[in-house]
Parts: sequence; structure tokens; C-alpha cells
Amino acid sequence: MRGLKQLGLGIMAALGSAVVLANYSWNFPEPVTPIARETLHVHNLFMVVILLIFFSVLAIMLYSFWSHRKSRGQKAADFVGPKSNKQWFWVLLPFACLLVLDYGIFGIPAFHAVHMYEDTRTDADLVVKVTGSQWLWQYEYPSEGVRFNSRLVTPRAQIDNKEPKGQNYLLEVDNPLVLPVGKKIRFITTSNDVIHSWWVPAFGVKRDAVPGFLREFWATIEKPGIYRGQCSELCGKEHGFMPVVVKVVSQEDFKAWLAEKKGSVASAAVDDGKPLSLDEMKAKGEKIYVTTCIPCHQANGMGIPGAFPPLNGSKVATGPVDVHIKTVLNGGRPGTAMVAFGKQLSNADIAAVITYERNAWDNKTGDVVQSAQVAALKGAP
Ligand code: HEC
Ligand SMILES: [Cu+2]
Repeated sequence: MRGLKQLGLGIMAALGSAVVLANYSWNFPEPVTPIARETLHVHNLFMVVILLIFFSVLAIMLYSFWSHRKSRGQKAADFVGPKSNKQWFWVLLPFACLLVLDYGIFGIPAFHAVHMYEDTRTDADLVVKVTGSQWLWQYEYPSEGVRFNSRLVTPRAQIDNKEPKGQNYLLEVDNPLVLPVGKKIRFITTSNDVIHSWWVPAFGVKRDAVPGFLREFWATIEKPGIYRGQCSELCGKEHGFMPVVVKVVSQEDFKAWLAEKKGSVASAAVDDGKPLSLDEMKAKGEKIYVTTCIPCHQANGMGIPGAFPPLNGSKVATGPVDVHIKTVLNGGRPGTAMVAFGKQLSNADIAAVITYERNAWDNKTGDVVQSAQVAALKGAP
């Protein structure tokens, strides 16, 4: 009996210290959308119900073990199949619990939450298209004509353990998605290649981005701030390296940001047509190479034997320009990891990165590829 009492005290002490230790990082992140709040409520309610059931069943079991033990002369019952119709009660009771909790027979929780999550009908203030791509997110505001890529900026040195890891290690991008606070935002999501999943825990939303399909979800974010999430569908080698960063700002700041973004899109369009010199192109292309191509082809252009071909001395990177452009535009042979960059990069960026490849390392072709050449081959077989 004493041993049991000590065990009981031990368990209580352990539970107590867990409660003391518990801080918000153990829980859901602070919810900032109606859906996230609802999800948290459902979770908390279910947790209470589950714990109640768990402890009552455990208590009945412990009591039964204790008071029906052999040394007290108890004999085990010996039967197969239902002994009486009363047992149906124990089958139907848990079933009823599930019905009440999940399907909300009495207007209760999970059903309401799921219904709310799926209800993308109501008029949205803003539509944002989210496209997953190996391995970055593309954001588009279709009604504003603004579109950009959002890519990891954590330095390779941190990933390779050559530098100490920063505060937002693997959760930082060059161009965060910017959204206005307090507006209903309808997201449309799809993918260029494999299935990705756009997930921001604080919004309580996660939706798979499936190639060939448009899928929707929505969020009204109630609090300005920077929110971080990740791709949560295993999508290949750099799956862990395509974070989601959302900057939520006031309506005025959002308008200002949009105007500025539109301006930069316009100037990029002008840039698209302007021929650049070899050095300018090479410098621009190197930046793109470092962020986009290094994971596979490596900084020294030597690739990874057996997986990714070298570009240094490659027949494609030193051979006919058109073949090179087509490879980068349309990707490698089917089934290889070489991405079709025609959907990810602008013509000017593709021209620059190709110029870089043709003039970096030992490749000294002297070729300057212009965006017009890329444009001409776009969509060609
Ligand atoms: C996900 C890994 C990956 C990334 C990122 C990647 N490549 Fe590739 N690349 C490959 C693979 C795999 C091949 C081989 C394709 C094949 O065999 O058809 C390849 C082939 C190539 C080739 C043809 C090389 C040859 O000699 O056959 C070129 C040129 C090329 N990539 C350029 C680029 C450029 C430019 C970028 C960045 C904008 C880039 N790649 C990013 C995986 C990648
Ligand atoms: Cu992904």
C-alpha cells in the first residue's frame, strides 16, 4: 500500500512540474485568425474530454485489477462473444461520443470548425495565388498584376554548420508575402511540379498545393506582424528549405507596398528588353546561380557525381546556345531533378544565369545571352 501511495505522489509531482514548465512554446502558436482560434478551442475541448475518458477508464481498470485479484479468490470469467445484450451499451457509448465531438450533433465543435475552414464562398477583399515550386513559393496578386518569388535566404554556411545558426534559421526569405491586416484573404493554391503544402501555424491554415489543381482556403489575419511557416509536404531534396514568411501590415502600408512592387515590376519589364554587357550579365547571373542552382550543381559548377551533372565543361553549357536555353527553360529529361525554370524565372534572369554558366569556371565561351533569345524559345518544343 505504501509503495502505491509513493507511486501516486511521484506521478502527481511529475504532472505538476510539467504544468509549471509548460509555456506557450508547448502549445499552439498564438492564434491570429478566426480559424486558428476555433482550431485551438476544438483542440482544448477535445483534450479535456479525452483526458476525462482516459482517467475514468484507467481508474476502472486499476480498481478492477486490484479488487478482483487471484489472491482474493477471484476466478476469471471464461466466455467467447457477447455475454448479454448489455454489452452493446459499451459499443455504442464511444460511438456516441465520437458523433457528438466530431459531427456536432448538438451544434458542437469540429463540424463548425471544418465548415468554417472550407467556406471560401463569401466575398474576399483580396485574392492571392500561391504556387509551390521546387523549392520556393511564388506569390501572385492577380487583380494587381503583381507576382514574385519568395526564396530562402539562410546562408549556405549556416546550413553546412560552418557558421552559427541565426535566429530565424531556415525560416527567412528574400521576399515575404505581404498582406493587409483585418481583410478577408482568399488563397488559391497550386503547384508547378510536385505536391507542396502551404502552412502557417498561427493562421491555422495548411493546404496542399497540387499540380494541375486549384485549391482554396482563406484567412482574416487580426494582428500585424511577421508570421513564419514551412512547406509541409515532402517535396524533394530541399523540402526543408522553402519556408513561408508572411508580413501582415496595415491597409495603408499594404497599399504603399503594392504601389512600390508594381513600380519594380514595371522596371523589371523594361530591364527585360535592355541588352546588357557580358560583365553585367555575368554578375547578375551569378546571383541567380547562387540562390537557385547551387543546391544541385554546386558553387564550383562540378555538380554531385551520380546525381547532378557538372556544368563546368558540360557539353550543354559550352555547346549550342539554343540547347542550353531550352534545357533551363524546360528542365532536364523527364524524371530528372532539373527544374523547368521557364515557370520560375523571368526571361532576363534566365538569360543572365545562362550567360554566367557559359562564362564561369573553365567555361569561356564569351557568349552573352539576351532575354529576347530566351523569349523566342519560350514555348518552343
Ligand atoms: C534540383 C536540382 C537542380 C537544380 C536546382 C538545377 N539543376 Fe540543372 N540539372 C539537374 C539535373 C538532374 C540535370 C540533368 C538533367 C538530365 O539529365 O536531363 C541538370 C542539367 C542541367 C543542364 C544540362 C547539363 C548537361 O551537361 O547536360 C544545365 C545547363 C542546367 N542543369 C542548368 C541549370 C541552371 C541554370 C540551374 C539554376 C537556374 C539549374 N540547372 C538548377 C538538376 C538541377
Ligand atoms: Cu515543398
